[in-house]
Amino acid sequence: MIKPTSIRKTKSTSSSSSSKKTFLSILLASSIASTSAADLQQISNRQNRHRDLSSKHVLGERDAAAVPGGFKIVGDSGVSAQMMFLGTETTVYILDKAENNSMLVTQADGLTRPAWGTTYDLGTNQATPMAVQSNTFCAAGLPIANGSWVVFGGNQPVTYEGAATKDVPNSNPYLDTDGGAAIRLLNPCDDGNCVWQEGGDALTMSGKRWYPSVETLGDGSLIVLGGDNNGGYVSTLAQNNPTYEYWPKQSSGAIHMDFLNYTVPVNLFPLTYLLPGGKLFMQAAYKTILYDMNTRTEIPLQDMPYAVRVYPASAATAMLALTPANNYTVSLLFCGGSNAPFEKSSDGGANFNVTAIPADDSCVRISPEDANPKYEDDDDMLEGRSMGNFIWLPDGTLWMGNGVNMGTAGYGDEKWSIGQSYGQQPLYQPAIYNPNAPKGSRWSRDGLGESTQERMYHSTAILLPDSSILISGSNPNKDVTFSQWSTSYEVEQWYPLWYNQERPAPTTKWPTSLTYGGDSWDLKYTPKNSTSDPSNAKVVVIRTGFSTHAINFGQRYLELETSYTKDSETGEVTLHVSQMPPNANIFQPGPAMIFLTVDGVASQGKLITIGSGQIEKQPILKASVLPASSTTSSKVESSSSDSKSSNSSSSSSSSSAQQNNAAKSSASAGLKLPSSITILLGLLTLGGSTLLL
Ligand SMILES: [Cu+2]
Repeated sequence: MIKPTSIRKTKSTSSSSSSKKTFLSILLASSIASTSAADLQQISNRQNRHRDLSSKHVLGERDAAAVPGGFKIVGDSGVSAQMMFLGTETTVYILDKAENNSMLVTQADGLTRPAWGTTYDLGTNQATPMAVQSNTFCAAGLPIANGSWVVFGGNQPVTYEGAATKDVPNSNPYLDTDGGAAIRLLNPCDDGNCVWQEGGDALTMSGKRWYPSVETLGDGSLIVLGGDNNGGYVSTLAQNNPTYEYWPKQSSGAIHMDFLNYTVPVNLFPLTYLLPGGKLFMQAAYKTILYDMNTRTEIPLQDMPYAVRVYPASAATAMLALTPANNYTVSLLFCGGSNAPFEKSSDGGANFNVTAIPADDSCVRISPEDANPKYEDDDDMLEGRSMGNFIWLPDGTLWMGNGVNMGTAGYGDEKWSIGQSYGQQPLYQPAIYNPNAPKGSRWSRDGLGESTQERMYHSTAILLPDSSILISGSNPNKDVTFSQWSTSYEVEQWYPLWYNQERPAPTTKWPTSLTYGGDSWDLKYTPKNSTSDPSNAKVVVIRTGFSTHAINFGQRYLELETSYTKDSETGEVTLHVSQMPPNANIFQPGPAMIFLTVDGVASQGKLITIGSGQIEKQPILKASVLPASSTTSSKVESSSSDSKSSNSSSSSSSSSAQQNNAAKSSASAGLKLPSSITILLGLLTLGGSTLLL
């Protein structure tokens, strides 16, 4: 529950950094000594301007039809969306830093102060404030196996303009508490009755983590890595937290990781992915490693070419689709970022003219579990981009949006800042990356519109169940401002090109959960187009992730193995769909959306549970063998071949079924599960924090 607090009780709990002035406090302590009447008037004016802005939200535009490929402003986020995730099919949760948002929240103790959390209803496009007590400034989050979302880290308590309260006596207008070591837990709901839980030992980390990374493990628990004390533009050895820890908490506590030391100063939000074999892939500065959590050892891989991809260069990053065709092999994609001279930077600022540096336009791929993993050049983007955000669409393409063409993430009061922003030349037009297109033709923006909104530092994007993308945030500023570049509250949707086409509609119910291996299940639909080839139908599972700082933590896209039986008389297609591949590291336990795509057009997504719904070593079942694809006629007794099918193994009757089964069996055997996975899963224990789950 939210702990009651008051202005008198709330004070900085920071002990380790009393002698260190932070980036923001150095900048601001001189200008903000106390909250004067003039200050209050200024704040009141700002809040009124925000309300004016809110009221300008063009209700007519909200009612306009969705234009495929285009953007539409649909609502007001209430607090600026620095962090955003889909909690249920109709509810999005938004978190901001503690700042002077005009939306207010009344705490359990009756005190009212600016909100920095909302619940956003996708049906009404209304934001409702939620009480969050600790400062969520630059936190990271993910769901655990049972669908609860957990948000880690943040910053010290601040007052106006981001100044640390410890540097501004008798001032804590936001009533925020220290978020550095804070953990917040939410069980998403649609009735508005769920609350963020905070505080207590189980919901406090071993130390402060501003800008940590988080990744789900194969048992549905979480690992939290890196971050620093109170931060600044980049990390420093003095502020750095070169450790990781597990949640729910384990007796091992904070574990040192050398990688998080030698990648200073550019190792905040270290890019981290769990691999099918059980190791972590990690990338920060120009360094890349595999990390073995069992032996706590690092295996160095090739250095990252061309640019820094991690914050504040902030490349767009994605795990490519995990499919039967690629045998669920992980490949990672990095696009953009910056090759700025970050070695000159400190927690005090960039120390070079950051806004004059063009963002990088290169893309590279790596398959970290290859025998000899190497970064390979991919198609360059259509322009340089820092803070681009990759979002998986159910059709198997990646949307790239948000970000800037010059500079990086971050802000400060320097002569090269634009307003306060370290980025400039916002990019208003997205692009689509098709990972399966031939090299040289993967990027396109045919038919894509432009947004009217800047989506710069502290903007976000997530996929919604209707396959549109929800986009919000942008606030490269210490506190709410309506000067360039303005704090943004506009919530937009972007619509895929096929958004208004008739969607596939399964006539059978979706499963509510999927197991790792196990019996296949059937999904029936009748394509509108009678020439539709059922071998092009796909069932895909997407974890949309926790969006912040151009990263969607946890985002993965997996295509389930399918075969079909088509009734040539009625046109009805029965898809035989396998469960998840029998390895929980490929797509970790927890909530995810499932879609049927037919001829590249997706059904409405359904939020389901992957795995057992519990944090535990996941039951791994034998993968079932799917029936051979075939076309039958409900009028005729025996099955006949499907002359239209492009799948040769499905084009005749029982003998080809055997062939097909043999092929499926060898595909399953080809998953090559290393024995270390079993050992790893066996070693994961959960340190007695189940009281919260
Ligand atoms: Cu940030």
